[in-house]
Amino acid sequence: MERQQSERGETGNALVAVLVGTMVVSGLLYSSLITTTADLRTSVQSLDEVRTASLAQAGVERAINNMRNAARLFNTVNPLSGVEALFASGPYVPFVGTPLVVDGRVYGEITVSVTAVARGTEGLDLTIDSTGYFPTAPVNTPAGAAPSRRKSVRVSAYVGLERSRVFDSAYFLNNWGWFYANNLYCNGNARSNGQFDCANYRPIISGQPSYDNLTIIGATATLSGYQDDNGDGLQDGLDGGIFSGWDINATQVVGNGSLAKNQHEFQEAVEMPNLSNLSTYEAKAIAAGAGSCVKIGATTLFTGVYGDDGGERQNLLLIGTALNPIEITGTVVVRGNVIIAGVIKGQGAIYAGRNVYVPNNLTYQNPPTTSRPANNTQAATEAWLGANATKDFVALLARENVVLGNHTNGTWRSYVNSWLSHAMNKSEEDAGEDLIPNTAGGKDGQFGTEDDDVLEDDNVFTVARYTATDAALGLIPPGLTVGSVIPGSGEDIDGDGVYDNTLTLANLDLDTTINNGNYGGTVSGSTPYGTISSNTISRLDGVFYTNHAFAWYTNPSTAIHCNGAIVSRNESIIYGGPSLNMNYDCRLLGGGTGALSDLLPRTLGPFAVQTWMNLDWDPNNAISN
Ligand SMILES: [Ca+2]
Ligand SMILES: [Ca+2]
Ligand SMILES: [Ca+2]
Ligand SMILES: [Ca+2]
Repeated sequence: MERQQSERGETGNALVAVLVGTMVVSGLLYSSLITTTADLRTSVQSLDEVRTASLAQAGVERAINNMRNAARLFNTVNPLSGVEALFASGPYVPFVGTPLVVDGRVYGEITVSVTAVARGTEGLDLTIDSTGYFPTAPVNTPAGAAPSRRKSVRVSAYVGLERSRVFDSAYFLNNWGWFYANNLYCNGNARSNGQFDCANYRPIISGQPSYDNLTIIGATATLSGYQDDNGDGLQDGLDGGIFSGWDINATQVVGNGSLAKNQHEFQEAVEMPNLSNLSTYEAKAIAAGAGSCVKIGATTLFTGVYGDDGGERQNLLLIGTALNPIEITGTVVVRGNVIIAGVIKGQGAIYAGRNVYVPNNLTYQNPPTTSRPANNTQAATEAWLGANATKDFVALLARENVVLGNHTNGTWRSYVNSWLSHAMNKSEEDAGEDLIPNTAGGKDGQFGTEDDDVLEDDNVFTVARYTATDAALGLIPPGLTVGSVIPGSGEDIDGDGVYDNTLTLANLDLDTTINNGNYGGTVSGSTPYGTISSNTISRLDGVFYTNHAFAWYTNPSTAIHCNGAIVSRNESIIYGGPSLNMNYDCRLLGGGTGALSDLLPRTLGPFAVQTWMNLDWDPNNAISN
């Protein structure tokens, strides 16, 4: 984001210098399979026992890899259903006497069988039985040959959906995080999967410690699993800061986020959840019955989904007042645009099928007593949580963009457009293998070296397609077929299965005029956007998510307060006035265990191995014979 009065263009070269000067090798680039491969190589001359044990271990890893790939094929629907599909007709048996080949060399054979038991509706407990055979599994051993050697392991693991970690920051930007302002206060973490760039500006980034768990019973909140992410051995409330999947350019930053130990470069990407297909959210909204609804004052406007019943328009205009606030309860889906401003209340989330528009101030009727705890210590945070757990909390999530202020105004359009089209702020789906723009030269910044992202800017939309094998395993979601683009694969960053060019103002504009024919809610007759909007927004309560751009121009005479979190793929925020204050809502702490996490998008968590047992018998004996 940029402060309007600042000079532009002066800092572009500084960040290039940083890119060139930094070279870090991430261990995360290496698949865990390589470890096992190394084990296999060293065991060639050693005991067959070691070899068969390594084979069994490789079988576990390959089975998990298969399940992870199955989840990806259902990426935009519900990744867990991709794993579940493998168990549609009983145990999943990915390998039966399958040769384990590394670099063209056969090391032995494996048989793996996996059983799954549902844990709730959002997870699976897995039991993976893997056997390594040398030289061959019984099924492939010629009659009369000496019996094979074998080793078996039984591994229990869990995989499930969890609240996406993009909501751990006050400001999360997928492509390019930029703070080009001096009077910018980020009271929480700032994170980007691409570069994080403050150029030579002096924003104040205070950071926010993260916790594994949050439980709230009555007015008592308990945080646990404090993450000492600055690694100083202290749990003193001074953790958090700036996190980036690429380099961090923030030499002049002020506050806790200015410390080297609180700046984390080249971190593993935090995958953005994908909202290109809202069917999962619609099902959830409908299942909740009256527990998912939007009211205007005392009147229920709809329950579950808006736009699926006859008589409902596709779009909603929701302007709340103190007397008749917009009340949101639970998860609801609106199939078209949502225009929302004024006074809101309740605890809920609106998922919009197109854009979310916030034309004017958006204010909780019953906000937390203060926007942030008295300080960042665990005790102060728990006290704040206990006092504010039941206060208003609303998330607004757009399949497309979040557009704030009067986007029909010439000044708005000029500022936002200049940054939408800026070379650092790329949004075209030609971002290459890492899905991050401006990384074509790799970490060494030199073109023509081994770490280049050669698929970036090659004018080819590189994606994967469903195969006949996927079909045979039941791994093609409804509505798609063999040959269809796998939504969200390769360079299809937004998961709609088609190539998307650079975002333009046209993507941010309304697609229909506001009137009673096109809109439901508080609409009364034809409503020009300028009559309900303002370019002096100074208060924004809520958690925002967009798969595309967060676009905002505002120039009020008072300080701007954003209370919640902003999660976006790209942003064009241009502001004026005394200051912009982003206040992370601590009710988002605790990841999937957070009190309100159920309202937010889910992504698949890691396959967590819980126990690993060597067996002195072969659980796969029957299927390997
Ligand atoms: Ca610490
Ligand atoms: Ca490409
Ligand atoms: Ca790239
Ligand atoms: Ca796309």
